[in-house]
Amino acid sequence: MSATTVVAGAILSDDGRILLAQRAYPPELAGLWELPGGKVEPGETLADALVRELCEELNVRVEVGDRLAVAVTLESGLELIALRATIVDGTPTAAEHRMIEWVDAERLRALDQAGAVVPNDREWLPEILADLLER
Ligand code: 9L3
Ligand code: MG
Repeated sequence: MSATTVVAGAILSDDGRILLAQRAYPPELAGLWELPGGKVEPGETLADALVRELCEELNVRVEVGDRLAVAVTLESGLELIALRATIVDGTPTAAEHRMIEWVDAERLRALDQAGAVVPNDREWLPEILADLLER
C-alpha cells in the first residue's frame, strides 16, 4: 500500500449503529460526517493503517474485519477503501474530529439527505445501511 491510499473504518455496533465522525478540517469538509480513518503509510497493510488511525483519532483499539465492496477514487487521485471494524478496547472520543456520534439507519439517512456526509463517503451508504438493517 502506498501513501496514495486512504483507509476508513466502518465501525458497527451490535445494536445496529455505526460510528460517524464530524471532520474539523479542511475548510471544505469541516462539519461533514465521515467514516474515520486516514492515509496508509509506506510498509503498512490496510489493517495496520486502520488500527493506527483509529487509535490516533478515537483512542480505541479495533479488530479489523472485511472490506466494503465499493472503492472510491478521490479527485486528488487518492484511493479510498473502507474496512469493517469492531472496537475491542476503549470508549471512542473525538481526538481529531469535532465530534463523534453512533447513528442508526434512520439518522444516517437524515444526515445524508441534509447533505451532511462527506461526498466520497456517500458511496458506502447503501452497503452500510444494508448492514445496519440486518442487525
Ligand atoms: N477522506 C474522505 N473520507 C474519509 C476519510 C477518512 C478521508 N472517510 C479524504 C479526506 C482527505 C483525505 O481523504 O482529503 C485524507 O484523509 P485524512 O487523513 O485527512 O483523514
Ligand atoms: Mg483522518
